[in-house]
Amino acid sequence: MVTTTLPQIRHNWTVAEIQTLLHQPLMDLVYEAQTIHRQFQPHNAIQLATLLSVKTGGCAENCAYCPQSAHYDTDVDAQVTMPVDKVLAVAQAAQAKGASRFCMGWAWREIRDGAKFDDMLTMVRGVRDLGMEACVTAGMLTAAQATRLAEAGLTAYNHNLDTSPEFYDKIITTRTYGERLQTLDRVRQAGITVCCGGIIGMGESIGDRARMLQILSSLEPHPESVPINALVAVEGTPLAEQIPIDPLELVRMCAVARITMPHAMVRLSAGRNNLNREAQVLCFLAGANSIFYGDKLLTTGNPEQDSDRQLLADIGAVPLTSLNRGQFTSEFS
Ligand code: SAM
Ligand code: DTB
Ligand code: SF4
Repeated sequence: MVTTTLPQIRHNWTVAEIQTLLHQPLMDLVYEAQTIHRQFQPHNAIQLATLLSVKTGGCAENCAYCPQSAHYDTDVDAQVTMPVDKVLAVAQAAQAKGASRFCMGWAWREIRDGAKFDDMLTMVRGVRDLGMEACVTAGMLTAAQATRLAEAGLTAYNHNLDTSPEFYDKIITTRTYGERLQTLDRVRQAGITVCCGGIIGMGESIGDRARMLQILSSLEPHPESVPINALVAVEGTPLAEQIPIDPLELVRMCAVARITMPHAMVRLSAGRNNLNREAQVLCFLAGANSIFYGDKLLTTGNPEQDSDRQLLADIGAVPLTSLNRGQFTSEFS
């Protein structure tokens, strides 16, 4: 066993420090991130998480990136909520294909008590009974709802900050950054792990990205899961004409998320259809250790499962699960 002093987990990163990291020479940055990765995370292991949109479209919020917002005319129409048995059948099929986490989305501004919430709880129990991690993303919630989700066995609640508080009102005006943080706090208080990240490529500055990472890394404890999305520009949304980001910017975001939040799962999320294999591997080298696995995200496309499994095989990586996590411990533990 190698004994070494692990870097301290910090909650006091400054925007200036994070900005400096984001601007570092890329190879220095990736080297530093991979060094931290090997100290805190199993390496050569990538978690496969499958997403399902349980309630699609017709959302009351006006998030400028989102094809599911009722404020914009996109190809996504409001659909009825999927029934429990169908959702659990999709979860089972995802597990059979190698996914260990199942993430369910509802295009809601907030959760309301009633039959649909009761169904959500049944879905969570069903996914957990399969032995998978269960994640839900469904907008704002109350403390009582968070407690009921925790009691149902929910592993994680996804609620993204998306960007900096300063840029936020260019993207969403129907809810505040403070409300977002309040929901995250309720999730944390209920004992559910926090999945919280953001999107790049919406016209934000590098300073906005640094500020978002500063806020995420100031949370105590850090979010256990940090999705890094590249905007999927969808026709009909206000961001439809955004120029796609340079994939190397995604590499930088993954690296700085890894350096500032060493214990977190850093998830290379939306936008992989615009990345070649090499760019994805650079993101893994920079500390990303999870992908969404399935040919659809919520409403937009994602790489085919076969090509993702082939990618993992070609780089000698294994699908990471909570069961095998211990077998691929960090170099220093
Ligand atoms: N309504 C819930 C909410 O907003 O919290 C849950 C669903 S919402 C679709 C989940 C996340 O997906 C958003 O917070 C956003 O970060 C991400 N997302 C949505 N549309 C996207 C897009 N076009 N490109 C990249 N990420 C997107
Ligand atoms: C997250 O950060 N990204 C996922 C998941 N959490 C719910 C969603 C991405 C959605 C991309 C656009 C779509 O497919 O509708
Ligand atoms: Fe609604 Fe979530 Fe889409 Fe915003 S991101 S419009 S809250 S589904």
